Amino acid sequence: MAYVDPVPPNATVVFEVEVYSVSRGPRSMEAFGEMDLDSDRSLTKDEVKAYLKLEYEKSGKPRDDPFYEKIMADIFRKSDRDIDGVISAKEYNIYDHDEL
Ligand SMILES: [Ca+2]
Ligand SMILES: [Ca+2]
Repeated sequence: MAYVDPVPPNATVVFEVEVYSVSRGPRSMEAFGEMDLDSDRSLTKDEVKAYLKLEYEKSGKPRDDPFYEKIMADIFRKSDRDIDGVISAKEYNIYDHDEL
């Protein structure tokens, strides 16, 4: 059992996929509630970034700020349909239900 688990170079990609699958999964609205710190039913960039940061710190792999910025920007590119800088509950939920 001498297997040492180095951080593979593609760990970032794996985690991003996890983040996305969480946002698409059945518990998505629960995750939305966790991210929505001020409970106004919309996610600001700060809220998403704070959530990412928390998740990475929880997993014991904190990253630097530009890293969170990049994932956060990616999430917004995919979720913020009307490009108003916030992800509404509706936009977020589009992953699960295609009703507008
Ligand atoms: Ca909010
Ligand atoms: Ca929006």
